[in-house]
Amino acid sequence: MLKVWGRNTSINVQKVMFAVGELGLPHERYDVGGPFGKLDTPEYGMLNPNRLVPTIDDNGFILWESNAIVRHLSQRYGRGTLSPADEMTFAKADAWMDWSLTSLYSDIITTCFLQLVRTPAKSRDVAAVDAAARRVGQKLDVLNRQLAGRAYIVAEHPTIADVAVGTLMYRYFNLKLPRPSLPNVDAWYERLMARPAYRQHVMIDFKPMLVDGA
Ligand SMILES: N[C@@H](CCC(=O)N[C@@H](CS)C(=O)NCC(=O)O)C(=O)O
Repeated sequence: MLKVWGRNTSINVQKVMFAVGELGLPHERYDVGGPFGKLDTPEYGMLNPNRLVPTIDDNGFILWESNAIVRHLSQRYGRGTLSPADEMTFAKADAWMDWSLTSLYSDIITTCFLQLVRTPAKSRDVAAVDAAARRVGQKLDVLNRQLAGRAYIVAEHPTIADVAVGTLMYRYFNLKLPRPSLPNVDAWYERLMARPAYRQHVMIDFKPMLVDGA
């Protein structure tokens, strides 16, 4: 059985679990990291020397790095569904996975989420949040154009591209941020929110993560 280490409030664990849910894989998830700790044990260090979550054990095959995990699980268990069967379409989906990290992750998570949720208002860098939100809006315009006439990013069904980019969208749409009007992105986000795996593993209220004074 697939084992997944990582608290369900971690964005990178949510990404892996969204894929696990879409693929319908039997699994056990262990709460480690954040308030649960246990990342500093010798046992966890053997699994993941970075001492971060997520980590998986897929029937004896250990892997860390959430995008690599999503690609591995999808290629092993989701050929033709999450992992496009056609090599070129797979390459396009893979590009959008990288794009989610290089174009969105830092602004949405490292700046907006950490500033608005994990930083007291009195210490907040409001200018940095505004600038990050503006950049994300510009980047999402690229996605908006990609989604014209398509239900999902590279296909008519969700792929690894939607897993990686889509996981970030719950936080983007639920943080108090200025957002441009992007109708195709909005419609795609609605489609994601209708999916049971997205609801169960990504749409996890982050209000309990608010620090005092945030
Ligand atoms: N690039 C890594 C990043 C992993 C990462 O930064 N994980 C964070 C949670 S999102 C973590 O383990 N933080 C320590 C903790 O949760 O205690 C990946 O995508 O898997």
